[in-house]
Amino acid sequence: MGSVNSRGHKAEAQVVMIGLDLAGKTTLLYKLKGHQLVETLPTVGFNVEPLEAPGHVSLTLWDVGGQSQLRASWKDYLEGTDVLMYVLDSTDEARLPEAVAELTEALDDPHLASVPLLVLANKQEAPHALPLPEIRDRLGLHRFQGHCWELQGCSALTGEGLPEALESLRRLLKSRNHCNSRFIVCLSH
Ligand code: G3D
Repeated sequence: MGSVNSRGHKAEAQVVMIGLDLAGKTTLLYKLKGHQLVETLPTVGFNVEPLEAPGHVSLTLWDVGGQSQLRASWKDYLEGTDVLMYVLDSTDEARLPEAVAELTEALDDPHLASVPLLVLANKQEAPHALPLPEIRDRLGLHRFQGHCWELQGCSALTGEGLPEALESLRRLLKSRNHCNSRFIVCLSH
């Protein structure tokens, strides 16, 4: 732990955020940083953002879906990851199997061995969002033995669930040696 972020500051924790394209990672990043919502474009390459979250978290954002040429290089940046944040689009049932496959592949990386996992089921405010218990079952989180995990519903659009997501991050960072995986439903549907 203790990587140097993009501004050359010593960061207390390195959080890598990945997920398929259009999952809402860029929107989430800006919302977490307290910026106004901006028009988003599909992320090309990656963003590195020092996120002022409790515990001085440095956040690195990656798109992994459908970008095989990038996938080869993002793995180089996983070294030193303290928490992996995986963002899912709760409204995209068609690509859920692809999202699960990407997460499984990511967690196979030796750099992520025993790294805690925060899954953010984004877009939960949408009326047709998959409910969290279904997402949990289809992710098969119980398969990820050796990783402490939390599943958190949120909406990057409305900000619902984001304070709880930061709290999950803080908890996962703190309890790396005292794993207590949990499933958190904080939205009403
Ligand atoms: P990415 O960075 O993972 O590729 P983006 O995803 O942040 O670019 O978001 C992709 C689209 O999802 C954007 O819509 C964005 O507004 C939308 N989105 C992000 N978060 C949420 C959310 O919580 N709820 C809903 N309903 N939509 C969300 P556009 O239309 O700009 O492509």
